[in-house]
Amino acid sequence: MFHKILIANRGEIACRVIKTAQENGIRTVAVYSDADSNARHVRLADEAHHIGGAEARESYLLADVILEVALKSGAEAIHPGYGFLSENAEFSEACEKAGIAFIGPSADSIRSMGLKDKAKEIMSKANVPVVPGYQGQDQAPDNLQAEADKIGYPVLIKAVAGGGGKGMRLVENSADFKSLLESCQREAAASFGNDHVLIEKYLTKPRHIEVQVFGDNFGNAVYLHERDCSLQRRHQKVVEEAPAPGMSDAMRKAMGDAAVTAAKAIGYSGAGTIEFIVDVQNGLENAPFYFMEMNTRLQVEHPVTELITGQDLVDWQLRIAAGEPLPLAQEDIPLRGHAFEVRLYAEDPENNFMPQTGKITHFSCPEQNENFRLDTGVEEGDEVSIYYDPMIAKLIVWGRDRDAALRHMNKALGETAVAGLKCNLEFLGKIMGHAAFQAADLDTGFIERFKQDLMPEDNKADHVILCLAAMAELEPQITEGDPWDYSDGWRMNMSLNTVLTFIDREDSRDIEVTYRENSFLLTIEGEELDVRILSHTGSCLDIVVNGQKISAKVVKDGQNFTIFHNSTVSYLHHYLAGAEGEEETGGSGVIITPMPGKVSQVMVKEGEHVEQGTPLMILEAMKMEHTIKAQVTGRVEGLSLSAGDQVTDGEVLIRIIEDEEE
Ligand code: MV4
Repeated sequence: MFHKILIANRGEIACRVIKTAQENGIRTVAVYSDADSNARHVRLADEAHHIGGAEARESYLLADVILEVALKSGAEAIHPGYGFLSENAEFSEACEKAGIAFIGPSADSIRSMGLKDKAKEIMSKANVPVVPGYQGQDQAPDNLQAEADKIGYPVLIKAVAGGGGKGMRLVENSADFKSLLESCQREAAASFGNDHVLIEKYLTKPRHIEVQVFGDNFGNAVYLHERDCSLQRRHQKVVEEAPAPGMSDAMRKAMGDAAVTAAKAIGYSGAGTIEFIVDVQNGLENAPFYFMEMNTRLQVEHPVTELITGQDLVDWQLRIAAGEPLPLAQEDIPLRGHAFEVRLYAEDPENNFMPQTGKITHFSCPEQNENFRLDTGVEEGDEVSIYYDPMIAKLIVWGRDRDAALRHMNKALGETAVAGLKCNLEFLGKIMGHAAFQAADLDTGFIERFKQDLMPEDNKADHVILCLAAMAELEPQITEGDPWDYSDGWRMNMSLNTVLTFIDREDSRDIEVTYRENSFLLTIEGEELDVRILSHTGSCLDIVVNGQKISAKVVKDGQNFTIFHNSTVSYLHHYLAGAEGEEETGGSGVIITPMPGKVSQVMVKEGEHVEQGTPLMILEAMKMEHTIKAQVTGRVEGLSLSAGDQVTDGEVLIRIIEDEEE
């Protein structure tokens, strides 16, 4: 076994690899960029080396620099994690040449699976089922059209070099084919430098079920069962689970065997995933499944496989890379219970899932145990920057069956709190609580189909939330002074009918407060509530509202309150009229950049009149494009930005002077 390894990655996966290495007495070498000098993976590793600028291409993608650090530090192997250099054939090759073990497959294996047409060809030859279609080299539009006509519509055109949903076009009928082909080829050429495409029959109700495989350097391969990753949003996985609900033992074996055949067909070594697309139009039992692609790395969602098999997949990777045989034979790989993983992201579901950046001022979740695991690259006080994927953590649960695991996840989400930046915690809770999810009615269209339930509009804080905010605001004053001391200014104030005003999205919510003998009378929008505090320790606040106990987490940061209650997250701002720093912003038509980024397009001119909802500019941040729209109808004023300009956090992008009401 190795004595020292370098981890060519950051965030939670670097921390995950470090954990197993340390358990095995292997020394760990971290690398870090300018943005990560005090990141958690740097804190955990035995040594850490700076490798460059914050942008990935100036640091985590610098193969030469990383190899040099490995050689200098005496690391015998490099773990690439996922993303970055993990599926870079040249890097795998360069490691081998330098005499350093690449903890992953050979360059040849990576290359075989790098292009979709080649991968399909290899799998088809090995008798692994592939989606019916055309993956040949004749790229003449007439030929491709003829092939599409033969397959029958709808078809999908996929760029052979595509990924992450990019370079795909759905064609409903023959007449649309040529123009969609052209636009697909154009996007593919621009994005991947390769305009080759393949044509596939389009499956209208697919499930994404992937099989975890491992190969060793002696020609052996096994599968560690499947994961269902059907819950995705714009090709980003949101929830993963293992095993796939409804999967029969016979189908599991058929897919597992096909996955092992696929791995053996390319002499695969290490951890890999065979992605299958399953046509569940007529249910899952005996549903046709097709090879879609192979991921030649450890995946984000590997923990659910670990929890149902009881295996440490990073440990398997290390052993195989060190030349050991597979730790277990196929028949000895357990499948026990059920596991879920959700990805907790710094993003705002109410604002098109815009990535959020900033300091995590509060982060709490349950203690880890056999039912709950947290994989994270950050701790309270750490920053989420614009430079990398804004995932905060993965919450992973295990239960004896799917329902038990679901209960554990709901409990874990209910006991998790993140403040300082917005996150998708409530969205995750809504998925977990959804009847269709509980019934395992899954397919890749789930989130889109139920978006009204999962991302409700007009999401106002209910009165209980306002009671929590009021109590959190008043409680320090209660404990600081003696409420019975008439000389105390607080008592004087509170004996009056004080009004607290909270800003709840665009609304102003007033709470009339009257102090009574042992409780408060709160009047909110005409409703009278009798409220008292039971306990308040740290962020945990227990109150009683009209006799009913309410437990919540309330994080107070100046005048900003983040309230976690019953799987909802509310952001309230305590408005102090005339207080310093209180300005009229937002609704008046001043648009402030929600995050640092680059202006990629400006669609309006100074002085132009725009209707509410008109797209004004496109902001490029976190590798995504965000359309900034007019919040009010009016005239553009003070437009000083143009395409290519960088903007920093909080900068004014544009002003719309609202039309006078008639
Ligand atoms: C498909 C498909 C339906 N039919 N292929 C999306 C990303 C890329 N890896 C392949 N994808 C799909 N390929 C055929 N022939 C539907 C999808 C698809 C999808 C697949 C897995 C998970 C989520 C998805 C969301 C939309 C479309």
